[in-house]
This record gives sequence, structure tokens and C-alpha cells, in this order.
Amino acid sequence: MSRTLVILKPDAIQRNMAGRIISRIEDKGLKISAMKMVYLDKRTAERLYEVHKGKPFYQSLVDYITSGPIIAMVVEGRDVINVIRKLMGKTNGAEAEPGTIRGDFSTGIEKNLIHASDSDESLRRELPIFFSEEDIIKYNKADESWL
Ligand code: 3AN
Repeated sequence: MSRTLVILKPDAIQRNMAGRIISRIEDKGLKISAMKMVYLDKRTAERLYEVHKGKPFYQSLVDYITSGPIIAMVVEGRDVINVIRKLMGKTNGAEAEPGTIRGDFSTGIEKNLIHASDSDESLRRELPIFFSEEDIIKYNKADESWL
């Protein structure tokens, strides 16, 4: 079992898609072990997106992610970083494959509904922005032995 950080971005909340996106995560057999809705302040947004500092879309990205509440989650499962990246689809919703979250629900490259850590290194940097170890709930699910 491994972990990843998933963020449902402001457009997911505003477009009433949080439930559908969470369902896809559950349907895949992944386990949600922490979840909270937060309003990111500018400083935290800049920390989350520090790798993009200097890129032409950086300021717009910080404005967007702070424009409304988001839902942050810790998701667990086998090879979960890669599995979630596949469920999300390509960054550009217009190019993302049908069947993926972005491919089905987004045509945006910036407003693309969901973020997930793209590597162990990103996870180590991003997860503590939202959750401490005590926030992550340790529990067994009834379907675990079937996955
Ligand atoms: P991903 O979210 O697929 O990991 P990243 O990490 O390359 O993609 O980009 C982080 C976020 O920055 C994207 N989710 C998107 O909101 C925004 N972004 C990336 N590339 C662009 C771009 N060319 N124009 C505008 N926004 C972008």
C-alpha cells in the first residue's frame, strides 16, 4: 500500500463534481484515509505550486487555486501515485483520454478539476502542506481482501 495526495480544485466544487470524482476513486478500489475542505491562502498556494514559479501561468494558477474552496484527500492503494495519475488523465483536459476524469469532465489546461502528487518526492513535499501524520486515519475496509 502506498499513499498520495489528491486535491479537488475549485472548479470541481463549483461544478458539483466532487462526488463524481470521489466515486471514481472509490470505484477503482482505492481507500480515502483523510479528507478536508479548505480555502487555500495565497502563501500556501505559492508553496504548493513553487515548482511552477517563473512559468507564464504561475500567477494565474495561484489565483485559480485560491478562488474557492478545495477538497484535499489522502488516498491509499497499490501503486496509487501512478493509478491516480492514470485516472486523472493528461493535464490538458482537451487532450485527456475519454474515460479519465479530465477526459470526461474538462477541456481546460488550467481548470482541470484535480491535482495529485506525481512522484514520491512531490508527495513528501506536498502532503505535509495539508495533513499531519495524526490526521491520516488508519482503518481496515471490508473489501480490502478482495482488491
Ligand atoms: P498535472 O496537474 O497534470 O500534474 P502540472 O503539475 O504540470 O500538471 O501542472 C500543475 C497545474 O498547472 C495543472 N494542473 C494546471 O492547472 C496548471 N498548468 C499546467 N500547465 C499549464 C499551462 N500550459 N497553462 C495553464 N495552466 C497550466
